[in-house]
Amino acid sequence: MYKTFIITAVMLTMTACSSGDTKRTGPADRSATPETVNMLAGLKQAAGQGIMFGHQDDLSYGIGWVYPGGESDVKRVTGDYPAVYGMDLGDIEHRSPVNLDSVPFDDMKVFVQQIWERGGVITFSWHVDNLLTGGTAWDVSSDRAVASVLPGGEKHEEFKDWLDNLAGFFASLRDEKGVAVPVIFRPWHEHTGSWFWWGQNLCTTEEFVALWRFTFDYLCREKNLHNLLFAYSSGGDIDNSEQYLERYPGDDYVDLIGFDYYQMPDAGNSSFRENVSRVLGIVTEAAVAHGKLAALTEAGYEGIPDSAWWTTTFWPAMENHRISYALVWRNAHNRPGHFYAPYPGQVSGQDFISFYGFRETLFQSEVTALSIYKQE
Ligand code: BMA
Repeated sequence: MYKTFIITAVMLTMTACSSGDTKRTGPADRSATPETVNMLAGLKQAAGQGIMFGHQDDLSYGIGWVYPGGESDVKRVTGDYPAVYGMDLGDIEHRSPVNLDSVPFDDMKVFVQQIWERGGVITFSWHVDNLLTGGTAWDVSSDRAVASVLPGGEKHEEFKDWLDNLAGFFASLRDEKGVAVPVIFRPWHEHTGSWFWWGQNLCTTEEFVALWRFTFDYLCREKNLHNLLFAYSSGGDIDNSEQYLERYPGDDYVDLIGFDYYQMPDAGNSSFRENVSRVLGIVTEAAVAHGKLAALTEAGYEGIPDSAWWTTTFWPAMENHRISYALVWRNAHNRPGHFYAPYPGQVSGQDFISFYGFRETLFQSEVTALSIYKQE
């Protein structure tokens, strides 16, 4: 059922680090591996050809199945995998064998190899626990949690141990030849809201920026990881670029910028369409100004009760914007109704197939054919 797609030859020309007004085109990590440099260049190239579709935990589980079934709800409906695969690293900080949603980290390593082999894109979020309170990422009972993990804070040494555990996982992402697989890391997400311990009302701008920069420097410089691209993504309530960029850690620390936004059951389709399109306008303008990629880093409509949602709401919200990808959230197998992509028989399945058929929506087979992530 793969759709045919005419692919124009892609020339990956990388410009070396430059100074003055010229924006750098390479990764924020100046020591990024050649594969990581190519991946960013390929993503920038692909952003001009269409919008990649992404799905969280696509290979881990879906409605009625759990890995190792070798399944994907997106593939069960369209015959094709998504182009972008999201996974979450929550609980890696404890060296837990499984993440906060019970996905084994060892399985993720296998998925990473499979995805890389077929030229897909991998993005990791991190719902990391609150080190100060001992609670979860959602524990906002203290406004000192960020300060406590920064240099000089009482939890700083323990925080470095947590980053060591995270770094160990990233370092283990290798293909069969031992080459480090490039991935997009999206830490400290939705920071403009106040539902995570690193959120807007839980720390100052200086503290947030210090948290971001410390994380980046520790992983790239201290731990010598050079297979990471960094994504900065806010919540969806963005009014203007000043607000959006208030806690932006700087061009030297970020590769991709985006935001997360969900359609709420009591809000109409038009409010989703209008808000996503409006904020994408702000984000894509900032992306151009800063030489970054733009994406809708998380989105969706829980349970997708609208049978025409993909073509009448999701796609119109983004079609006029130059973005790299749009990722919908997970299809929980053990939480009834908590799903964001269709599965066989789901009411929006037919419409999703129409969406899949659009020339500008990119799924795995097209991205594989574009072969943008590997230069031989
Ligand atoms: C949330 C929900 C939770 C999940 C968390 C991290 O939005 O899906 O059930 O634990 O993301 O994946």
